Amino acid sequence: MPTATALSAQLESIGQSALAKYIAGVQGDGADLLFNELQQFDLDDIAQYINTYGPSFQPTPPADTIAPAPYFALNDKSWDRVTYQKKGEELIAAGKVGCFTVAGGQGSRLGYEGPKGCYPTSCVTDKSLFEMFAQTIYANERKYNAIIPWYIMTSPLNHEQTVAFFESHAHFGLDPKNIKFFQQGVMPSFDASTGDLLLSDPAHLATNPDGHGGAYKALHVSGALEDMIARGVEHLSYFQVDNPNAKIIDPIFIGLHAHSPESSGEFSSKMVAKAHAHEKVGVFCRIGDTLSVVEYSDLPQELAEMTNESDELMFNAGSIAIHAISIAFINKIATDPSYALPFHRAVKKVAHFDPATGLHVDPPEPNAIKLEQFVFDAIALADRSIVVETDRVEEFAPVKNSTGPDSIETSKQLQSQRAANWLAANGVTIPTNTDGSVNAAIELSPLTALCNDDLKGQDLPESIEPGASIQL
Ligand code: UD2
Repeated sequence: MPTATALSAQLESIGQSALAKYIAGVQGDGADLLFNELQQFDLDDIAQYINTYGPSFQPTPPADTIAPAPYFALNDKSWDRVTYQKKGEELIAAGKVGCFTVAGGQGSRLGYEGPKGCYPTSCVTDKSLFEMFAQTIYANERKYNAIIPWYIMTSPLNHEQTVAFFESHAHFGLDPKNIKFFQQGVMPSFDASTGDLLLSDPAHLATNPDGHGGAYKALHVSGALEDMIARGVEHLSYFQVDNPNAKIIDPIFIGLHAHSPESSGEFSSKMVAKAHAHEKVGVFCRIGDTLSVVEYSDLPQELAEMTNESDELMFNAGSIAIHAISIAFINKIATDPSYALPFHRAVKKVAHFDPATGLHVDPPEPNAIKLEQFVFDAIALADRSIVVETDRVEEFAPVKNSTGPDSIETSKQLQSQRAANWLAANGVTIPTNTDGSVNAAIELSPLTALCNDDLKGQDLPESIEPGASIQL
């Protein structure tokens, strides 16, 4: 560890005078903790980030060559689903596909204290999101007679609770050897007007999780990539912890990603048509020749609202954050500096300890910059990246908010609707409301069916009573 004097001089040299002064004087256990934390970062890199994203930040002007992205449309029968399904199934059965869940977020909008994956979400039995995914993986392992390893990215905010949750539920019947938890990294938060690094208390830097784009580095440094390579895994099926309807093993998508000539097999994505112009989903676009996701908060309003001759949204390819990513591509992004991802900057309220006065500050207004990377920014670095349309009810029932849109209520309704659609396709009469939505809570366990075809030949009820609450 460097001496206080050396560290202080280094901080001074990158313009962090306030912290340099404090470090020179701080003693005892607190000093060790703070020194250790500072060692985790390359201070020259940090200085460069503060220079770029700090007080003299210049926003990138909006691209003037932005156009809607092409995609494999749901109703387009010109591409051969059967062949791609077979190719995907071969990869899964050969153990070449793993699952990857990003679960490091704080879930603050949901107002839930624990890790979001522990949130009771299934429509009748209140299974947690993690249990629903675990059962889906279990059922797919059974279907394909293969091991599907599951990689779960947590953050320092929820790692221990997440691991303890799996342990206390005996890993939901999965073999713990095939589940790897690893933590994403953090970035130091800094003052928006001075660029000074902030302390959360006298012995700690104020930090924030480095975004789901931190996954590339974290997969590498945690040894998860090495584990995949040793197992012969070639592709990851990526999904967010908050979407219980995600089809987390989808042979057609995997087959297209790995084998279609339009795809380099590096990074592929799913989309749904946006529900309305201001739905909070990123949008697949072409910027010049490059495919990208423009996050909803960055898409200019006039583009979000622009329509074509048929009165449909021009920029309608909404990202549901389901991707297929090759291990080789992850390795490249994680290790080759010429593939570095950009940072996204957010100005937030960060309570902190002021080293100059020794006082704790609870700012009334947003005062600090948090930097995050986004996993989908790697799309622009892939040779050829594809987007595949999917059905909203089949695959998107996000749980983001405690009430209103994208809440547990809307998610349960969508879960029931998907179950109802599968049952109706197999001859079961479904009760409906006047608007056509299902008038019952229906929970279909992944152990019963992974798709509507799996219900064929099963002992099903003839009909479901209006207002019923049933599980199958
Ligand atoms: C995300 C997408 C949005 C759309 C939507 C679909 C981003 C930036 N936006 O919006 O375009 O696809 O999802 O539902 O992703 N997470 C981490 N570590 C972090 C931050 C987040 O693991 O540091 C995880 C988090 O646990 C969750 C996922 O990433 O599973 C999405 O995070 P979010 O809720 O912040 O993203 P959201 O809903 O704004």
